[in-house]
Amino acid sequence: SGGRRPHVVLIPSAGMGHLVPFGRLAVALSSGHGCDVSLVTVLPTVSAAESNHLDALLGAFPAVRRLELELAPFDASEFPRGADPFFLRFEAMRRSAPLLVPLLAGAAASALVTDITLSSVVIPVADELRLPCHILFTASAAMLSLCAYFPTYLDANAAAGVHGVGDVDIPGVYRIPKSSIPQALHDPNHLFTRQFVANGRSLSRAAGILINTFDALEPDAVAALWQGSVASPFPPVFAVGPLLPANIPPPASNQSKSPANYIDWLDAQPARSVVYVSFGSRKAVSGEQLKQLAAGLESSNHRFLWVVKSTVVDRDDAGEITSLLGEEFLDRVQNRSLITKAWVEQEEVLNHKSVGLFISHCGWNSVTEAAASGVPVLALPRFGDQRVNAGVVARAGLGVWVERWSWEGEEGVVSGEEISEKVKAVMGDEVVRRKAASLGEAAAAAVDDGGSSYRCLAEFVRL
Ligand code: BUP
Repeated sequence: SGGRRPHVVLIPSAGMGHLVPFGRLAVALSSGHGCDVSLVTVLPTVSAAESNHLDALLGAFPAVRRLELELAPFDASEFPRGADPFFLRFEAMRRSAPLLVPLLAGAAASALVTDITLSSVVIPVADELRLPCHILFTASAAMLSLCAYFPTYLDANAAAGVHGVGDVDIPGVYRIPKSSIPQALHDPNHLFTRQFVANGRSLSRAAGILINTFDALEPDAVAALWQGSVASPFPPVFAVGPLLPANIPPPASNQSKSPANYIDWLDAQPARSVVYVSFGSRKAVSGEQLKQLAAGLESSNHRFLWVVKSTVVDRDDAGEITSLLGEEFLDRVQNRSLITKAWVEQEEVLNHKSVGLFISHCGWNSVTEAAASGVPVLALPRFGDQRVNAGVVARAGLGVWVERWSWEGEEGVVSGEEISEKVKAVMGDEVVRRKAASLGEAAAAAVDDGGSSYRCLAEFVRL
């Protein structure tokens, strides 16, 4: 980086799960590590949550500059109807990658950091601009190792005449059972699979890979990646997590939608008495599974704060809580619950002393946030990388995952009774509580000045 301040251009992909860690990295690099930072954005965003988040982030951190990428025309009709709108946006961005060349030509950048979903198309752009290209991997180190190894696995299968994807035994890491492999990867022609394999093959051409995890959470996978056991040669891997919340004041538009009283409500509850329930921002939960979850929460007899999501993209979030869950249910639990469809500041909730358990879909950001706050997790993974992440949660002792549970899987839904039993068991489990708390301490130590994650980020900046 020479004498001048490095100028890092960040290229996030679509969805809160991708945007949130990029925003945190932008703030860490610009406020803590002396970099100039630009963020490439695409408007309109897929969800309202993303545009709210961008407005708030750029408003609170004017030093982070915005570079607007205009997408090339994209015809979604070549993909199956009902295809995931976020995957379609990944594809539209991938096809628009050449437009990054003119956008970045005058930007005096010193390095690019691309989201993993775009890496195979951004690396050639960086080559053309003669810039080093790093990747921010927004999921777990376990998933990074799967991403790195999967092309080799497929090649070996093809050479042996084996069809289909089974258990994947990642060298130096561990065996990921077939049932935990993201569903899309079982179909070689799936759009996600084609992107995943292309990106996986591109990893070795990256200058470095930043990953939002920390040593104590995923010791095996981080070490194996470093040692080149998974794939070799392999670029340096910087475990810089948990990336810290940027402390962004919520924008006015968000405040009006948020029930301002959820923090007041938490304040009024006893310490560690509340079960916080949220399944992320990307996918709706089916009506039947919502009912079973409601029944389980009710018969657990615990207090709960539940963020309900019943539609895919928040722009069309119109279903009402009463029609989803029924008036009688709401009456019966009203004295010990708060149920909302609005966005809540999850970090603030997880750090609140009255929260004792997080029932989570195990989106990776949610897992890292739970670890950072030392709150135990009851894992209810659903799709994509979530079962792999739930495996990380269980291995690290951050929480509990009933692996045979098929949460909205082919075999149906998890029953209210089973959910209730597990909630009661984990709420009373001192061992899990202590282990989660100690991971919280390890997370704080990792990101503190001189901690492993802090040093990794500093080393990345020096590259
Ligand atoms: Br919903 C919700 N408040 O009400 P994940 C989410 N979040 O702060 P996902 C809130 O969004 P992918 C809410 O703290 C996390 O940082 C949450 O990311 C925040 O799951 C983020 O956990 C959600 O990775 O994305 O949204 O399903 O599948 O792309 O990982």
